Amino acid sequence: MPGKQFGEHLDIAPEVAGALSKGRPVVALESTIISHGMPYPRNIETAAAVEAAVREAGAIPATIAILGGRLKVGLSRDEIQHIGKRGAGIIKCSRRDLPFVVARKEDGATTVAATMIIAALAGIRVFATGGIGGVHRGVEDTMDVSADLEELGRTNVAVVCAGIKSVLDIGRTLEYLETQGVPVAGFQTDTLPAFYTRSSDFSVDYRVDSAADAAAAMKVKWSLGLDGGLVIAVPIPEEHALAADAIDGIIDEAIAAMRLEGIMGKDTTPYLLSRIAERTDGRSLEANIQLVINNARIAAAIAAEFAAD
Ligand code: PSU
Ligand code: MN
Repeated sequence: MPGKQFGEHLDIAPEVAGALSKGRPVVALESTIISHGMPYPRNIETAAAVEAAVREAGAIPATIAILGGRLKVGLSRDEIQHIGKRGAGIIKCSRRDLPFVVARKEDGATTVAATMIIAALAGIRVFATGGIGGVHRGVEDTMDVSADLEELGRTNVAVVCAGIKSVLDIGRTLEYLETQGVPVAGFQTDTLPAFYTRSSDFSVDYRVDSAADAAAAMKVKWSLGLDGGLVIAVPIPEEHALAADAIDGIIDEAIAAMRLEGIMGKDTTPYLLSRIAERTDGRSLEANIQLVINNARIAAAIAAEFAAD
């Protein structure tokens, strides 16, 4: 086959490579949340706090991005700073973007899909983020279904997130995941969390009460040859959750404004996140930061159980 092996595009930071070679727990983290998901400088402060939370819980963090066409697993402070400062000026990179961003030696912030791909190449099986992409409301007109869902159907990484954000069509997102064979497990809950709020109108497929429960299902899934990811949905900590009626109205308003402005495709999620942050006077951003830190902690515990024999 022409071309180089994937390994030749991959740079794993020494600390991460060391942990992986010794079978120690590592947690992957995405970079689109830094560039497109939060404003500077809260984005880089959050990235640092999330890495610290992973460490405190006993795992090594590996923030993933593309820099100068290299697939980077484990970023330095300066590299995170660079991505955070460029913000939405950096390419939001999903599966379809990887060939061009790498071939052109550009920088790219990786979405859940692209982060899963690179994490799996590096041998990392647990990934923490805030929210995954999904089926967008109005999909019957737009066909907007995030590539994150297809990736979850094929790539062996467990994604720890705060459930499914109600800017999305939660019911259709769950249907899509079911079709893809992706289990959606609630972490200490029977109800699917909805990102800013601890619950939604939907149930999860399975409840896991501990990190060990989650790790056990991951091991069985992949030992059976059932390729693909899992969604581990963790409710936002009570004290940081937003009131459902207030946030629902703001989300509806943001979606209406987005349609009016003709925002489409990959710009949708960043637009909605920043509009919602504006309309909540930053309370949604605070909630977002806290839920990611919480997810990072739980992901580290799951990675530790997964690494243990
Ligand atoms: N949800 C969030 N914050 C984010 C994202 C989702 O609360 O930053 C990002 C993730 O990187 C996710 C991407 O993979 O948005 C989904 O984008 P799209 O819908 O264009 O696939
Ligand atoms: Mn989309």
